[in-house]
Parts: sequence; C-alpha cells; structure tokens
Amino acid sequence: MRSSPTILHLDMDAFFATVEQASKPSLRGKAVVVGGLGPRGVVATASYEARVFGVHSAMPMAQARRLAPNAAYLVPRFALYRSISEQVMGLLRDLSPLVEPLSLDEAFVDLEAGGTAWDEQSARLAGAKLRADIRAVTGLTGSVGLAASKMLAKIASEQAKPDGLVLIEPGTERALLGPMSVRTLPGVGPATGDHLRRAGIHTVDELAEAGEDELVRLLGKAHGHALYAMALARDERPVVAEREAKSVSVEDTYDVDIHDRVRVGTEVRRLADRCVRRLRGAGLSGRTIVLKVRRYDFSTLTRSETLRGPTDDPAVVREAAARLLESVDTTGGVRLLGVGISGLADYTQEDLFAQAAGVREDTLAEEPEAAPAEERQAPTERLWPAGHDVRHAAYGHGWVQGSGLGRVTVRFETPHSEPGRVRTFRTDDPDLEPAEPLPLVTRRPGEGERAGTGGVGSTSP
Ligand code: TTP
Ligand code: MG
Ligand code: MG
Repeated sequence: MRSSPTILHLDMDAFFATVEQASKPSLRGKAVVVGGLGPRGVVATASYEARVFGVHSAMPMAQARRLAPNAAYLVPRFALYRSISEQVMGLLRDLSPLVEPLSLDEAFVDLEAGGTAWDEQSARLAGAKLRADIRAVTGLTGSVGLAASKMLAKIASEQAKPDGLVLIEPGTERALLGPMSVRTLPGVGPATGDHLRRAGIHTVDELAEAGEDELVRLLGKAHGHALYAMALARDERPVVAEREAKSVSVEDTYDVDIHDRVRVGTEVRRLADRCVRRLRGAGLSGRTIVLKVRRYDFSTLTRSETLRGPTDDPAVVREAAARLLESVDTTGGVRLLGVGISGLADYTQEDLFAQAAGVREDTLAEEPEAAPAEERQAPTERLWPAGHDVRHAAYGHGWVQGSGLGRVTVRFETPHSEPGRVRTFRTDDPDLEPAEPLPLVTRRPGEGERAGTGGVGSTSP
C-alpha cells in the first residue's frame, strides 16, 4: 500500500435532491424527496432536511410520505443529473488520468498518478480546491475522502458528509476501522453481515481476531480471504480509469446442434440466470438485454431489447430473452446461444419508472410496454411530472409542483430568481409547454469563482 493519502474519493451530497434545490429556490433548506411517485415507487434520495425525519434511499415512497408529509416530492430528471455528473467528472479528470467513476455522483481519483499530490499536504490542498471548483462550476456540494487506499478513501468521504473533507493519515487505518461495523467493509452486504453476526462477529476488530482460517470456513475461500485482508486495512486495489466491461455476457457452444425448440428455450433461461449472477457479482444492473444465436450454418443473429430502466432482476432478463428468442428462426438447429446485458448502471433503483409501473425485483416480470397507471386512465391528458420544467407564454419559466383532476400547479422561479409564486392552470392550457432545465450556474467572463448560487450549499443539518 502507498505511504501517502493520495487516493481521493468524491461523493456528491444528496445528489439528486441538491440538484433540485439548486434549480428551485423555493426548495432550498427544505425537505425534498426525489423518487418514483407511482404506487410502488421508491425513494431515490432525500435532502438532508428530509433525512431528519428518517427518509432514506430505497424506502417505499408511501412510507416517506408518512414520515415527511410536508416535503416536496419530485420525479427524477436523469438527463439533468447526467449533464452535471459530466461536469464533475471533467473536473476530476483535470486532476488525474486515473479516474474511476462508480456512479453518477461518485468516483475514485489517483492523485499521485496525475502528479497532483504526493504527500498529505498536497493531497489536502487538492481535495479542498476540488470542492471549491465543484461549487463554482455546478453550484453543488460534494464530500471528499483522502487515504492511502480505496477502501479508506471511501470511508473517509462518508465521514466527511455533508459538505466536508476528511483525510485518514497512513498508519492510523487499523485503529480507525477496528470498532466499526463489519458492514463498513466493501463486499459486506446484509446477507454476509447476518452470517457474520450469527458467528458472533460484529466489528472489524472481531473480524481480524477471528482469523483468516475461520473466515474462509464461514464465507468460502475467495470472500474469506479478501475480507480478512480488508479487516487488516490491507487494500491494494488500483484506481482503474475505465470500467472495462461495457457489457456482461455469457454464451455456450454446443457439441451437437440443438433442434428442439423447448430445449433452446431452457438453455436461454439458464444463460439469462448465469448472466444476471455475473452482473450482480459486479454490483451492476443494465438496461439492454441482448440475445445471440449462431445457427447450424454459422450465420449469427443478435437481437436486443432496451428496458425503460436498468435491472438486475433474473425474471425480467429471462422474460426479455424469451421474447427475443420468439423472433428467431431456429429450425435448422443452433450451435451457440448467448445472453448479454449492456447499458450498465450502478443502481437498480434508477429503475424508478418500472417500479412505479408495478415491477418488483424477483417477484414480478417487467412489462416494458406498460404505461403508468395515470397514463392509462387519461390517455388524452398531457402528463406534467412533478418537478419538471415548464414555460408559460405569459409567466415564463417554472416547474410543476403538482397535477391532477385536470389541473396543474406551477411555481414560477428559476435557479437565479427569488423563490417564486404558484399558479394553477388547466392541464390542456395551450400557453403551457414542457421546457428544458436551465443552467444552475451562469458564468460571466472573469467572474468564474464567484459563480456559485450561494443558497445551494445549505445542506448541513
Ligand atoms: P448516493 O451518493 O448513494 O446518495 P446521495 O448522493 O443522494 O446522498 P449522500 O450525501 O449520502 O451521498 O447516490 C447518488 C444518487 O443516486 C442519489 O442522489 C440518487 C441515486 N440513488 C438511487 O436512485 N437509488 C438508491 O438506492 C441510491 C442509494 C441512490
Ligand atoms: Mg452522494
Ligand atoms: Mg454516491
């Protein structure tokens, strides 16, 4: 392990919610919940003001509404979050060629590889400057962790939240980790956590005391071995610039061509399950399901279907692959079958719309064509998703605060205005139209550094 804290981990604070607060002055300092608003919607994230009431990511929306009835409830605007994410990742790439994004709002950076930092002082300076730059360019706050390994850098940024910077001095790692829950370590999810708890292991110190042999006995060779190393704060994983895998796929070649259509179907199901296992193993989900079929004459076909959101649900992948197979003629026999998933993402929870439409992991099958319930009831009524931007011919730019019963309520304000006032219109008002999000930061020449919007950083509890 390196001897200087030159691995940086950045994670934006309450990312989706902070973006919404930055674009909507009336929501700054207020409880904001972003997520799927359908009957089975879940919370994508909550502003720190809403977290005080116990609202958190992945919680059913209905429960969030009980806990924080007065919060603003908004539908995510992924395109906007993506464009801001690109700005942030651009700033990270200015620090080093070795930037490893983990999700829209999070990445590792190897500062040493970029020549940006080589010791504690230069690392701290680089981290502080990065936070200021992010603030100036996006108007948002992010938290920074600095340490000599990825594991500790990520733990540090968690401790720094919100709107802070924490540096873990090399040599202090074991003392810091010791009393923490085993769940702090990468790769320890709820299942492994339970397993360890039943063996009487709660803290990282207890993990280290159990010893490598015991952990291998409990968790298997690969996992036990890796976890023991983590417990001793040994983490040699390098920062990897690009995620190598743009897709995850599995395939099988058959010694004898398969002619039986039922058998082909069974094989495709098996491959779909294997592919999902691999996908989940990598902590990913994906949007596009690809079926590959090589026929008796070596002609190879691929068919793909793109879902509305990423999934890692075996039932959804199985069904999509089966649908794709329906469109392929296999009468002459097949010699190879493959199932792949591309359009990779870190969060299944991004699949909020599918969840709103009634898709649940492992229980229900995805119906990509099914419209949300509201749409089915009122096919002619225009949809005004809560939180999305609109423009009114007379009143200008605003956002949808709510809609229903043929009415839509709009708050007229922009990222740089005072909190605005609310007006209600008929949903078919010809003066009202959907609009693109406005930039969060306006830069005038020579004024780059004071371009932040000021109120946005008010996320401290
Ligand atoms: P996180 O970085 O995990 O959370 P956060 O940025 O909202 O809050 P924190 O200050 O604790 O970092 O996730 C980044 C974004 O990803 C989040 O704003 C919304 C989205 N997301 C989901 O859609 N579903 C989830 O389950 C999680 C955890 C996040
Ligand atoms: Mg975050
Ligand atoms: Mg994150």
